[in-house]
Amino acid sequence: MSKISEIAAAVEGGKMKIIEGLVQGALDAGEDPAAIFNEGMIAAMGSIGEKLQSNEVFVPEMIIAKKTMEKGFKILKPHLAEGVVGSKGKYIIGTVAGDLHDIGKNLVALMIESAGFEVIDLGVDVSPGMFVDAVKANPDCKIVGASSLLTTTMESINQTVIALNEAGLRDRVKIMIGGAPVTQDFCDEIGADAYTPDAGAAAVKAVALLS
Ligand code: B1M
Repeated sequence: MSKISEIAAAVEGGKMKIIEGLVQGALDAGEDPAAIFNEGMIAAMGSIGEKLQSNEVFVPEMIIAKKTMEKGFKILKPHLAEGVVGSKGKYIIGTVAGDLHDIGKNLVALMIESAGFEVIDLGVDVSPGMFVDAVKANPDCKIVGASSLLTTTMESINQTVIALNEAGLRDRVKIMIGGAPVTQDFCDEIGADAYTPDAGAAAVKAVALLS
């Protein structure tokens, strides 16, 4: 098994005690930090997400996998960050009002950070007003990301777009949206700038939105 496959297996299996050593070992062996992140960590979270859908694993396993990834990411981050983190400006992200799901949003935040943004994570249950206040407090913020996992909280994304419009902030921030029930049609309907289906695509799109 390659070092990156070992990391993927450890993340998926929630092996919190060994993940730091595995990541450090892979770095010491000269593995590409971006490959460790994408092929080891993000791929493992995608795999466990699919298993969750098919009831092969359950929420506690998913949460332990996420914590394992975050522990490994702390070792990896300085290597991913070299000269890159923050250089593309600030990205404010949150899970919208009424919604407490944060696993996918956190993956998006990690990918956005690794793409060179300084991420300001507002957490979960973020009201439209909290998004507006955060953008006002960060004049160098270029993009706002809103995540929703419930059909019932998709309307909170719409309200967030309306609030940012009404606050006169749309000329300086783009709005990206995502989450399992969200679609491109919904994005077009509410006038957000971009919808992406997963964390990897979100990072690519965020960079593209700047040009
Ligand atoms: Co909830 N839950 N949940 N839940 N939960 C779902 C979403 C659900 C589909 C389960 C089901 O019924 N089959 C269902 C929603 C139904 C619907 O509205 N269509 C549901 C429900 C109903 C609920 C409650 C209402 C249950 C209840 O209490 N009766 C409740 C709501 C609480 C609330 O939010 N107010 C609830 C609670 C919970 C837990 C707290 C137990 C837990 C959340 C833990 C946490 O996040 N810290 C939980 C979980 C884990 C799930 C499932 C099982 C897994 C979600 C997940 O983490 N997926 C989910 C069913 C499922 O998906 N199989 C379910 C893995 C994650 C990596 O994927 O989040 O989709 P995802 O993120 C992806 C993409 O969507 C995308 O990129 C990510 C990574 O590639 N993405 C973005 C996400 N945000 C993005 C933003 C972007 C771009 C891409 O740009 C900004």
